[in-house]
Amino acid sequence: MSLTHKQRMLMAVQGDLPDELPYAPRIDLWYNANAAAGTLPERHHGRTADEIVLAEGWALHKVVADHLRQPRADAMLHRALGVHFLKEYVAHFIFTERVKIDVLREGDRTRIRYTTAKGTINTSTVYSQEMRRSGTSVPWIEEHAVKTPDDINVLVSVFENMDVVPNYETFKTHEAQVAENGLPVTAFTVAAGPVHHIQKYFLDATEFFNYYRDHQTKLLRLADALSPLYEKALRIVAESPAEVIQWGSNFDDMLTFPPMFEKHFLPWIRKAKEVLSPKNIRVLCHTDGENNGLMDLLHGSGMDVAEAVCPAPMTKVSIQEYYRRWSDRITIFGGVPSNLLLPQLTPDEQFNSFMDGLFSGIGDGRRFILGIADTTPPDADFERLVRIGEMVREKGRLPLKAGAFNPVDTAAVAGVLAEKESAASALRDTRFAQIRQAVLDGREQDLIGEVQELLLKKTAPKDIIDQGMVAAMESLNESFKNGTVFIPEVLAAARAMNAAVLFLEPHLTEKEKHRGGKILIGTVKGDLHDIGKNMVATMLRGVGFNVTDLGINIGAELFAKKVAEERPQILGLSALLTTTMPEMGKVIEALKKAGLRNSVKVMVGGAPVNDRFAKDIGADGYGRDAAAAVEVAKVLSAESAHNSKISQK
Ligand code: B1M
Repeated sequence: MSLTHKQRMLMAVQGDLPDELPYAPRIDLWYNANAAAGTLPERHHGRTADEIVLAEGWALHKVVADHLRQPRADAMLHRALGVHFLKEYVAHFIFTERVKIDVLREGDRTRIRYTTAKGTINTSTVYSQEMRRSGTSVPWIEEHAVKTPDDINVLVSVFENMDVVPNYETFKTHEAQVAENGLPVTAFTVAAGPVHHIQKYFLDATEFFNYYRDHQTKLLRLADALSPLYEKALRIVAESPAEVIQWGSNFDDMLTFPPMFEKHFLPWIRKAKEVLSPKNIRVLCHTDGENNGLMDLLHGSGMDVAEAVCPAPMTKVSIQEYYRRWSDRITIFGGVPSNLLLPQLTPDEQFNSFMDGLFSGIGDGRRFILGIADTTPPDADFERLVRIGEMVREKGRLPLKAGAFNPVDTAAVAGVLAEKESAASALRDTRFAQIRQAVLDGREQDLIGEVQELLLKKTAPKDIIDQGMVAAMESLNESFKNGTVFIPEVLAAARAMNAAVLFLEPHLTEKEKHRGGKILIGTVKGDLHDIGKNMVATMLRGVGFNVTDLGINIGAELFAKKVAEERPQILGLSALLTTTMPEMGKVIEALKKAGLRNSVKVMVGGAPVNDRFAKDIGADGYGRDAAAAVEVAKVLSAESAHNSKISQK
């Protein structure tokens, strides 16, 4: 008799060899978007997501809670505090009567005021029709709880006035519904401990890095207020019926960068393992980001399952490398990057070659659950999911037999790792050594002091900028790319440089003031990712561009309107989702329609974007990362200046 889906997944999680490779594709986003648009495959019309999965013979993916279908109306009300009342969670954080809560609903927006004896904090979240249509199920935090360092004290008191209680009954019902069709995973937040909780919920994603650098003591005081709740929740999980708990999500070597991961996340993953392992409860982490710089830390963290593993060509680590480095103790869940399901990005032969490479690159198939990382995109070719299911049936018997090995095309990966020229010659001029060091350390006041001294010595302001500050930023960009410097340092350096350039402004000629040119930048419509875009904006400011950041979720018409008003030399577009990439093309069309295309250079970037796509949509430049974006912007700015000279002649 063959095993059930649940038995197979549990065996994979425990390191045993089931009869067949478990296959549990996550389809919630794809389902929500296509059900709303009436575009489900005909044979699945009228079915729920689970019914579709079961009809195809796959295992249910039950890691992420189903935020849209919850018994409690307030399930996601306190999202901005990371407090969720979800049926899948075996422990719930609850407020005591010492926290006064005022809720105000304004259309798609929910504003909440939390008051304790220490003061008040405000949050707001948005869940719009547009988000529903795109399949997103989680409200977006528009106003974060921490806007000033003082808010941290109030938050401390909110969490000191909270408790955690068991919630086993609804989990048991959920577990009974999943039955033998999948492995239900529980959680109580999706953070890997208190500091990660602060990062995920309380602060704007980019602002977190500034606070981590400038107000770390305060942040750690807040983490201390959260710790007893996390400790108690762990004890509650230990006594629960759950067999696997999700402990942290969106690990990524830039966001959860190695030193921070090691200091604040690792101890809590180990603690979770220590408390839960004796109870046979496994620890699963949602590792959907770029893990290249975290490989060894994650391997040594004690986690049992790395879920949503998203390999090359979407990230730098190949699936074969993941398996080789991790599978002695970590079960890999995922393995098929979501772009593989998009024929417009991945032709058939590349898809087949990837799948071949996967089947023959994961040893005997132990400790592996096949899935889509992170999730099936709304515009995926559903038949590719079906074909993966067929491949599992055809060649997924375990132990796997070594097949013909068709290695994945890793050219993109090699490109990502390629070195760029350094600013070494500028660094040799010792007059600017102190300036460069102050930039590198992000010491704003010291930097201004050094600038003042050089001005007194009659040093040309332009040299101070170019040979001092810009040279330092360029070398920092290199180190950032190499993974030896992390986001907080880069943001601090760029901030210090921005302040020093402002200080120098009265000493610059008109031409020098506008040396970088003007750039408008924004994330395209339907896309809420902004960390990368913010990094790019900060770096561009750092090297002297005048940057206006339009924010996220910006439609094509608004981009065109802003270009007409502000007349920038460059328009920068960022997109992190394959579903929102086409918006970039729409922006270019809108510029053409408004007769503005020839007056502005368009630069595009973001994880799924590549050079070919940029050319296809008619963009002028593509930046692979923030450092590359700076280089491209310099070239585009020079071209733009050249063109305007010609048109003036
Ligand atoms: Co999202 N997410 N996410 N996510 N998320 C990705 C992008 C994803 C690749 C994860 C995966 O599958 N492994 C995947 C997209 C898959 C695809 O489309 N094929 C994904 C998904 C599916 C989703 C949701 C749909 C999840 C869901 O609901 N089930 C949802 C969508 C929400 C929406 O936008 N409508 C969602 C939500 C979120 C969070 C809110 C949880 C959070 C975003 C927080 C925020 O930005 N404020 C988040 C995160 C953090 C990620 C990952 C893990 C990390 C992104 C990041 O910030 N990286 C990401 C995984 C990944 O990218 N591998 C993922 C660090 C940042 C510094 O790098 O943004 O790449 P990056 O920016 C780089 C370059 O790309 C470049 O320079 C930057 C600095 O070097 N660059 C430019 C960026 N913009 C540029 C512009 C330029 C030039 C260069 O010129 C103008």
